[in-house]
Amino acid sequence: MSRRRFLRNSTLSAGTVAATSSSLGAAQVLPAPQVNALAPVFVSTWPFGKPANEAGLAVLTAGGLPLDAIERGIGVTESDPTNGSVGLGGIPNADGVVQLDACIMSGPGHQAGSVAALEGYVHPIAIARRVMETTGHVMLVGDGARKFAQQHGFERGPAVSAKQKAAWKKWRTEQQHKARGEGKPKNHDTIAMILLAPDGNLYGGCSTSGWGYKLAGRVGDSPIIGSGLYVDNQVGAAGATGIGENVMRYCGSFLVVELMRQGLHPQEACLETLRRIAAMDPKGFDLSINFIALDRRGRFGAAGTGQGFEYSVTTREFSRVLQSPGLTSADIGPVGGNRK
Ligand code: SD4
Repeated sequence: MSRRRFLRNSTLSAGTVAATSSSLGAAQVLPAPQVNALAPVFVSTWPFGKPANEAGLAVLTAGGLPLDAIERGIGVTESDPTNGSVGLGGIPNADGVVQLDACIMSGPGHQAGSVAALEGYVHPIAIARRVMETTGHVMLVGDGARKFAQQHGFERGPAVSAKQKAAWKKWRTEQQHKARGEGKPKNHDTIAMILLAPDGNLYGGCSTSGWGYKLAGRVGDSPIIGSGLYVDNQVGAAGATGIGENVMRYCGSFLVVELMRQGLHPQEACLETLRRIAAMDPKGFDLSINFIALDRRGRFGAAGTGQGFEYSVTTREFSRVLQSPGLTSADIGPVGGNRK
């Protein structure tokens, strides 16, 4: 991601976050940011999280519920046809069909809802919320999720957009000599959004079309509670984006939250989670994974492998796209150093 976009559209009030444009020197990574008593605080993945956060904030400003803010905010990304990895514009699987994954969590009562491998609907986040609020279950998948969405009258979407279909046909032609599911994922970006609400409670959601050209039926980390998203109302919330297989084998978001419970700042919890995973994984830091985190005090942070990634933070005081720190094999510390 371009560092030039570091301060995109910033309306930051002075002193809220430690770094300013003049401090963006060689390291170009924000020190662990501090926001105190600024709730609501929205943190989400990637630059497209900024308009999503702002839509969520508008919901709260209008008197909506925190879960409405999560659903509406993520819904903005899902409705964006130019976003090739979430909702309407989502990238298809190897069979040319878009299968969407999403989950939602509510800190109070530790509620969760999730849908996976859902076909034919635009807003899986809303359907995940309905699963949470109207069934005794946490997760519905595939045809069952589709039937549930149909029964509840959710907005239907195209099986695949015309643009994505053309790209998939080209990919399929190129892949004729390769086995399915091989290689690096195509076009993978996911929205994970976490929120410290004005009432002090934590919420989160996550939505994606997942790994582009994945095998039909493949489910990634995003709809898995504890992997792509985790909310613990006593501690904090975390979300993930990147190659789900490298997150879900380690319950990545759960681990970030547990490290915050042990007293780590959210940003350090993200970094330490990456170190822990890299220490165990044969691929080391070559994982393409990224985490965002937010604690009950409104402190937030993020970290990714490689060069890190851009994430978005929005409060009533400011709305910004920030660059996370990144970790590579050169950064293997005491934990990573134990790797055999
Ligand atoms: C997945 N984690 O399905 C998602 C994709 C993603 O950035 O986040 N890409 O593996």
